[in-house]
Amino acid sequence: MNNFISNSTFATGSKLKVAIQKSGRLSEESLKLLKDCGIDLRNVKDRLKTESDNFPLEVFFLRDDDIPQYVEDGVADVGFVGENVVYEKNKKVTVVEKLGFGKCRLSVAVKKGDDYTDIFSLNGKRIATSYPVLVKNFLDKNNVNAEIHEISGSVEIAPGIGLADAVCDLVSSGSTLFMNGLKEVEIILQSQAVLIKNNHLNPELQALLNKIVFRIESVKRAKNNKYILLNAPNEKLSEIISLLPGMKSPTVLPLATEGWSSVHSVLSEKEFWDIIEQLKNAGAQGILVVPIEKMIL
Ligand code: PRT
Ligand code: ZN
Repeated sequence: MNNFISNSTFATGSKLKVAIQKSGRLSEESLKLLKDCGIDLRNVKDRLKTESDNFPLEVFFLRDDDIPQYVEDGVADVGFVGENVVYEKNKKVTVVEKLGFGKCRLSVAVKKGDDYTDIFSLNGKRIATSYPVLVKNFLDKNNVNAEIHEISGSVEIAPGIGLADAVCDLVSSGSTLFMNGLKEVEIILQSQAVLIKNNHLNPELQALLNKIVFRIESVKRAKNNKYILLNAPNEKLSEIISLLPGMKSPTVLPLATEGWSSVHSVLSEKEFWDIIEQLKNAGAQGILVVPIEKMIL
């Protein structure tokens, strides 16, 4: 009976081919996102390819730099990859969804002691980078004339060994730049992991992708929100309710203690602490905050 149900749900047997980074900064979070979307994968350790038993999907493990090309060619239908790689490789693919992890920025940095007034300080300088396309676009757009030296790794050491005057590399905490005596002077791109898709998906694959996007959005929304429960004296209820944005209006239930109610609502992570403070000042007590697993609108 179970077999019958799962076969009939995905009648024609197409599988969505998903490319994710084999090993690196995006691997774990990409796998976790699939898991949070309820997609179980068979043993993923040391594999080039795996598949799911509960969703018609195959996963290919690849180097991140290769993912846009594979998706353009249709070897994979979709891929999880950094925006920095998508825009540098400039392949014919479509960004479907920002994924909220792998956040970093692509920045220009110069030696700490260098005079740097504005972007034109880069005129005539040598910039070492693994992102020649993005750096060239940035320089052209700003009418700056600098030399680009493409190198594939350890970009941050280039100024110290006299190979370049400046670098353009990914930055997250800034400690790599700091430890190499460099200072960040321009941000070229803010980046995070995104879901990209092939531009010619057939309707069946597109329908599978829509299902995944729906689930990803529910997971992202849940991460950005908290469920909140509090007790409030009835005379303060309207003031407290006015502080709560919620999905619709909050749920209000009478407590066993006369004159008190329990209020339930949803708060976004961003405004969370401000609102909690205001709720306390307005007379809320026993505030409980609970993570949300999925949030479907
Ligand atoms: O083997 P493969 O080619 O697949 O992996 P890779 O070595 O090219 O990529 P990987 O795993 O290092 O990064 C994958 C993606 O993670 C990148 O394309 C970005 O989208 C994203 N990401 C997020 C980062 C960083 N943060 C990051 N900090 N990628 C690299 N870095 C490096 C940066 O290059 C620099 O060396 O970390 C250093 C700076 O970090 P801070 O914290 O010192 O500023
Ligand atoms: Zn790479």
